[in-house]
Amino acid sequence: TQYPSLITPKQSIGKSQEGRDIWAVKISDNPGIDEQEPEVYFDGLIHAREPQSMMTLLYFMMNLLEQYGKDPELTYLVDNREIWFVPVHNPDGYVYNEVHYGWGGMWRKNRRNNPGSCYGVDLNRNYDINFGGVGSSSDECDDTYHGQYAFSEPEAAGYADFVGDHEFVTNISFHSVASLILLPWGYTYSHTPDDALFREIGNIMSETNGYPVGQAGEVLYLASGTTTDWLYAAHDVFSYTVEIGGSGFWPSESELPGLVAENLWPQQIITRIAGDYLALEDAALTGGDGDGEPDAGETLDLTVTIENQALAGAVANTQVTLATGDPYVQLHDASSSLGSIPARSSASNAGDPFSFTVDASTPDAHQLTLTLVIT
Ligand code: 0X9
Ligand code: CA
Ligand code: ZN
Repeated sequence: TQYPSLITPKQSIGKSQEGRDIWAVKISDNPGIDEQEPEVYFDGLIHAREPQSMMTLLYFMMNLLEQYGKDPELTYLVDNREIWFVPVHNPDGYVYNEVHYGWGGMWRKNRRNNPGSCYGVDLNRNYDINFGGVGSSSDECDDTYHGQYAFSEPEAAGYADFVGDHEFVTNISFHSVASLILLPWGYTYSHTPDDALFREIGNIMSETNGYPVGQAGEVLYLASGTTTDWLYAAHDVFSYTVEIGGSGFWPSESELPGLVAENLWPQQIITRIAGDYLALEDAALTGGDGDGEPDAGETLDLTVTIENQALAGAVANTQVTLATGDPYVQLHDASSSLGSIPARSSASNAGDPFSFTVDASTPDAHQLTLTLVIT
């Protein structure tokens, strides 16, 4: 309601077993239009007792909306991506916890009325990737019951249809509470062809939360029929399962801000890498008295290193331009061309650095203000 120009109304991707809608929203500029922008997908609460997975998504959504027009990096992402959210994949299980146990409910599965005496299918075993294999149970009473066949559950089938209707490049499926960043494959110890890249980006995601990075079989346990493996196998989505940390499935309210904060960066990274994203990697001052800091009266060179953080695709015709409104700075050479930067690579203007003079009358401790524009 507050940001109609940045987020769609909620739309149903299908119904749950008990007939509840499973809601999706998209955050982007011109949200009502399907633009030619890389699509990103985040989902949570496939397991009914993992509410932190939902809250982490809601806070990233708020972060994007509130910072639009203020934070240039988040603004770029909203303008140049279509960022989809399914915060509650398993509404029936969540409501079941709420109605029967309130805070602390330990129900995990959906609410399928199985032929025997036990309810529920583990939706994160119901996907069509090594269905019924290791780390899933054929006993309907088990917490990891895989269901009668792949996509037997309307929640998983709706999710699969939704994914089929889009061209998602990247995904995080959020869970809790193991503090892990999990990459495919989850059902085998074998590595995917993209293993090195999965680990490289997993390690960047981990910078703010410190969660160990690896395949489920390396750091947790093997699991078959999961969303992440299916997204990667069936749709080539660069997908992770992030297990948020905390003291338990129902963290105290005071833990929430910290758990949210440490997982904003992974979501930002996953949104960045889905398409062109040029970032300042390094900046260095040379010249003057050589101490790397600007002093009054000095003429200095500024070298910047720009990284193309995209998963794939070179960015052509990259330009960097320096601007300033600082009355004590006089720019001499304020632009250079970096040409084409391949994916996951960097380029610098070392061959043609920026050059500027700091006025001799600059007061002590005055902070220079320079703006770098990357085009
Ligand atoms: O067992 C699960 O479904 C996940 N753990 S949880 O405690 N949240 O239930 C781990 C799934 C791992 N799957 C992949 N890495 N694909
Ligand atoms: Ca858009
Ligand atoms: Zn889970």
